[in-house]
Amino acid sequence: MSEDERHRSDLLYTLMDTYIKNDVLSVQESIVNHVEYTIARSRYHFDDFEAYQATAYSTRDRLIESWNDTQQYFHDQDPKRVYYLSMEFLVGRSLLNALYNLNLKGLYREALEQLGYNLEIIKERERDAALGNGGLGRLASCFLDSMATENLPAWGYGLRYQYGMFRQTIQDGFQRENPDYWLTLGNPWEIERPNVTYPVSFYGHVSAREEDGRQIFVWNPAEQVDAVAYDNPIPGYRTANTINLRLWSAKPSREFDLESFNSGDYVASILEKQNAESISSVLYPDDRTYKGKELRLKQQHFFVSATLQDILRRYTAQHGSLENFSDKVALQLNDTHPTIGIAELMRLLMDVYKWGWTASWEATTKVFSFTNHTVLPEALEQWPVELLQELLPRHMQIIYDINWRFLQELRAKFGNDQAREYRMSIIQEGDEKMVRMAHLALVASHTVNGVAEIHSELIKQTIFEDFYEMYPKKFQNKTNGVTPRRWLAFCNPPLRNLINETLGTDAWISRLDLLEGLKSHADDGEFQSRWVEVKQLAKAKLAAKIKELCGVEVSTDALFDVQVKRIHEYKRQVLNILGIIHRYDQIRNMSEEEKADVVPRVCIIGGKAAPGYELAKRIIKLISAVSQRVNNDPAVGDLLKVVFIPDYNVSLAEVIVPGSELSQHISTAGTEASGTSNMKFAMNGCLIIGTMDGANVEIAEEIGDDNIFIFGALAHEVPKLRTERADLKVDDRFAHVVRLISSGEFGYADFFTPIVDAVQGSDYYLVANDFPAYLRAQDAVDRTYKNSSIWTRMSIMSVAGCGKFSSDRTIRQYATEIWGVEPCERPRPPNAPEGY
Ligand code: AZC
Repeated sequence: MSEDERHRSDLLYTLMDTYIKNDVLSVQESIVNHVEYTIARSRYHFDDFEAYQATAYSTRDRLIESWNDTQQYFHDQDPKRVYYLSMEFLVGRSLLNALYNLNLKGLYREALEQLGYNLEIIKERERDAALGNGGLGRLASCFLDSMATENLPAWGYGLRYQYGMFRQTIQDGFQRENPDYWLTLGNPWEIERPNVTYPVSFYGHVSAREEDGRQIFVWNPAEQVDAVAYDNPIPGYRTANTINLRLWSAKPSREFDLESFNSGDYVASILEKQNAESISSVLYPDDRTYKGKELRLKQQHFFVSATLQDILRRYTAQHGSLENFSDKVALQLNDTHPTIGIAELMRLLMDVYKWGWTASWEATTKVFSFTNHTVLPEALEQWPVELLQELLPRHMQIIYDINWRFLQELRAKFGNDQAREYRMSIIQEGDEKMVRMAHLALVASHTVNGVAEIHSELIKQTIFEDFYEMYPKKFQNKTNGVTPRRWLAFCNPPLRNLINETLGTDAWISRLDLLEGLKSHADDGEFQSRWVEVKQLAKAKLAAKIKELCGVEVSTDALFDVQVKRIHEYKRQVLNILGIIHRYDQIRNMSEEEKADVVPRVCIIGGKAAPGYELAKRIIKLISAVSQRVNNDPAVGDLLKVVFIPDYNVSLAEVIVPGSELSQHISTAGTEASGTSNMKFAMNGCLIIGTMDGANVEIAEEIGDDNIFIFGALAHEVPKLRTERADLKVDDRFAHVVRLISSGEFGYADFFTPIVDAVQGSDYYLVANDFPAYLRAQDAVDRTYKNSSIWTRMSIMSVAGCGKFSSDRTIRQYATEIWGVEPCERPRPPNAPEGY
């Protein structure tokens, strides 16, 4: 560095240093500056929402600084990078999370307080970023938090939907869907990058020509849109690293098809171009059923094409060429949604970078790995060949070529086995030929993983059995995890403080196995009473929320029993509601003396049904109908209350999870791949009633069988039970509660018929079968709850045993066992204030 350069660099450093300082006055200056100059309100008059906006911008300034320096550091160190490709990120709110991660929460609270604003109040003004459906999208967001915290050189890539997950309202007990136009009032967390734009092509035809003795294919697309990058900084917890979530938004192409404007109909041309934006406009709200919608495939291609162009462009900008690309880049496919990226990378390498097939295939198979999130066959994406052919003709060619080579490999290994070829081919033959995206992902990825031990075993025996036989070494397990920052430390401050005090450190927040230290306190009476106090505080918050959202007054002396998740037959909200009806029926027939012995309960249910999933919507109506009846029956009083919380989302979960005492994870064994809310509840001292399914199995193993209420058929028993179901006797209590529904006890008898039929007929999800065991488990819950000391001990042991379920652990395993990437921690600059 020359003298001049050094002088300039010192000056620049000092300038930033004076701007972003960690004292109350500087924070206030920064907030008020943003009020005046960014949102252009008067510093003398700004309301809570404007205070939120300005605080968010002020926080963002710090994130940008850290983002810039982290990216520069990654650039200089040049480690192997990982890119997490996901169509969904269920982010939730960002303000508190960022302030906590930067260790600036106290400072901002004080700065705001002196200005006359309350951080706890203004943070509520932030809209959730709901760019995901449920488990899969929330997992992606937990992973980003952990990748940043573990200092991995990682980025997330996704779509910037203008309409996120629909907002659910309940009218007269029925679900209504309302658009979530979350960007209406702006999004202070994102940074638009108009200069980072890529063209994405669709339709048209493919031509071929000779070039240097080689055949080169040229795709002549008929439609093009631009993908514009929006960067969302993701700060790590107490590290100087801030990573990036880059989301793409569709804009009309700047260059393509300019001639059409000269054809005379100028206005029509503009309007047509405007359609481009619809590609990234809406998140599909079905989480597990695949519908062959052209727009969805367009979204997928739009997303991966922009992402891969960006990754290749940034790589070549730094390295001068694509040399060593596959040693220095890992690409994770979050489910099959980004799988068309396999064909797109092949296309880019062959047609744009002029690599041959062999080199392109070698690189492609070295970079991709794939996660499966469900065994439900209806979620396995398949696209009609005809649709793919029309929309992405070059990709279809490439997929045929991949399949041709794959079938050769298959024959080489297994000889001429037509049945096997038929089952495994990437192309499904039949009336309508289909492309099986999971098969494409399995063939091209070096690794495929399930999301909990039982799930990773099941995919080897069921949906991917043939592929397991062919590529046994590709199969791995990565048990899910959740970020202990959002899901314990930040959403439950009283519990955090108690744990800090007890362990004498807050190091557990990034090393969750340290929670084990709580075990030795589990029997300590004094500690137990403080534990109970903490839970009561969280219950009071939840009770207030219930009052606000449902208008129902609930007693915090009752047991808070919760099931919140997407509404789905396999998750068996029906089992829960049938159990509630049974409880109701018992209570209303009790003598006063018997009633004195009942443990009062508040049953809390929440979750969205996919708009096209009729039966799930009927289940919501049934829950509402039962709650109407129960909550207004004077014979029941406070012994039982039932509430359906509308619009379950990340922010609500942050109130519900800490305030729960019992949570239900009662899917038919073998159907819930993992579940992640089970981990969040257990981490907050809420006991689980559940089946031996998904991560419940590992939770029971970690916290001990005595500290969880397990019931029901086991996964390996399920197939046989399904075939026998029709001949098995039905429990009398089951028959009785079902009759109550069909006889009109809760009204709408006809409307509920499909629900009744589903559990009475083939009962695919074994509700009738598991009902008696479920009631026994619920009895055990009641008995245990009466002994506060035993219950509290179990609650402490749950938290103490949750170390494994941090997404930090999951991410470290992905990093070492799948991606081959290592931490790259940016050193804090000398004299940098904390949070820099
Ligand atoms: C979910 C699984 O249903 C859930 O069990 C798991 O915990 C979560 O993924 C994260 O791995 N799956 C989905 O949300 N969606 C699909 C298509 O599987």
